[in-house]
Amino acid sequence: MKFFRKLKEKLFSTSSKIKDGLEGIIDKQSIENVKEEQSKQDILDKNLLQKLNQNFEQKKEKTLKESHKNNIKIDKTKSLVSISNKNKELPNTVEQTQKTSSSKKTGIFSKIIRTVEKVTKKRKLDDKMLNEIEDLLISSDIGVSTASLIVEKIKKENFSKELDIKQLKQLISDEIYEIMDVSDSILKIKEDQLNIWLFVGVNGSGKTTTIGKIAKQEKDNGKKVILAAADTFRAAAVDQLSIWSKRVGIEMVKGEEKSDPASVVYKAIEEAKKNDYDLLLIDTAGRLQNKTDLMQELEKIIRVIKKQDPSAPHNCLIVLDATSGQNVNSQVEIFLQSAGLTGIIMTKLDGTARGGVLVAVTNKFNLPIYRIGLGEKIEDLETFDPKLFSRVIVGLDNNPV
Ligand SMILES: Nc1nc2c(ncn2[C@@H]2O[C@H](COP(=O)(O)OP(=O)(O)O)[C@@H](O)[C@H]2O)c(=O)[nH]1
Ligand SMILES: [Mg+2]
Repeated sequence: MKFFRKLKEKLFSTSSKIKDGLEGIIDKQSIENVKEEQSKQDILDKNLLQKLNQNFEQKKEKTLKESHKNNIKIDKTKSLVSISNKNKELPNTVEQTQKTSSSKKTGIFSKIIRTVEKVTKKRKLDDKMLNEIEDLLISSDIGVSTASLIVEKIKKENFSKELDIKQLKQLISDEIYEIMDVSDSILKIKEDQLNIWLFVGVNGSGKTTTIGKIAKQEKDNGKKVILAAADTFRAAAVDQLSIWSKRVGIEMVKGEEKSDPASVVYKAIEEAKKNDYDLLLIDTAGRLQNKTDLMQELEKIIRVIKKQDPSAPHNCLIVLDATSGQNVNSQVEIFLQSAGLTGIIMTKLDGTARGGVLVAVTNKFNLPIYRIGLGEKIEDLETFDPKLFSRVIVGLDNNPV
């Protein structure tokens, strides 16, 4: 399946942190188990040696007593070998005793090897292991509350069970899927009307690039698409969108530099309605440095849109950069206050090994993830598939069991 291959290749290009970590958790315990097993065997060895020596001393004592009874004169210092020679089962000397023990050791080693083979595959799910899993999930940007939710659920059903790596991955994958499967990830376009989609998010998150990519996808789907350059603060921002409009081969509406973004949006809606466009994609500014101004600007844009179509914007999509980790949570919170967000587009998943941020943000806000960005090129935007994602992130293949 093309998407899965691409997702696997491009998502977590440096390999998934969760996948590597889980394998490490099982392996780490293997080494600890081997060490533990080895020291247990060493104690057994010591006991065995002691016991053999004890037996030897007892038998020696017994033989001496018997020979004394039978009036046999024996030189106590020399007697050891001759007495013990009479009894072939008894080791002659302490050295021989050790030899016996070392031949036992060959058996012990093969036992250790068997143990290694066994423990590299399984580990008992105890509190220590659950803590390790929780730490790993947190370090993969899943966030503290979501990580502890996942761990609690796994604990409830599986505590004390012996798990191999595949079972462990499957359990975590299932929990991630349950969180991610909030709704279908199709960005629907209503027929026979102008659809207005507003893109918000902080500077650099990938709004302009994503708009270009979506415009291309929808144009290829046969839709008539137009762009509005409502990030009027920097001339470069308008130029960047203009390059995308040319690349895709569609129209773009812009205003004067530093003009009111809401006026550009007004103009774009008029133009789109007049010429029967299906889809208007609005690019906005994302200067969080001046939060109040930015939010007022956004609220004004939404007021202007609603004046022309009370049911619009039909989508308000926040574009988030996956490499910004837990910061994306506060970004969603800020934009939720001014714009009724309908979904998320997560970009730059090709640039992180973490990806847990998608789980964190979905668990917290329950918003669908409509697209994921997997590179800078026009074709590097994919529909989000929670099932595939939940498998890829833990390193399972594409064969759900
Ligand atoms: N690697 C990668 N880079 C991306 C992705 N999406 C956007 N970018 C890059 O991120 C930078 C900022 O994107 P831009 O669209 O200008 O962000 P905006 O300020 O929100 O409009 C640009 O260099 C883009 O090429 C993605 O999915 N993967
Ligand atoms: Mg931009």
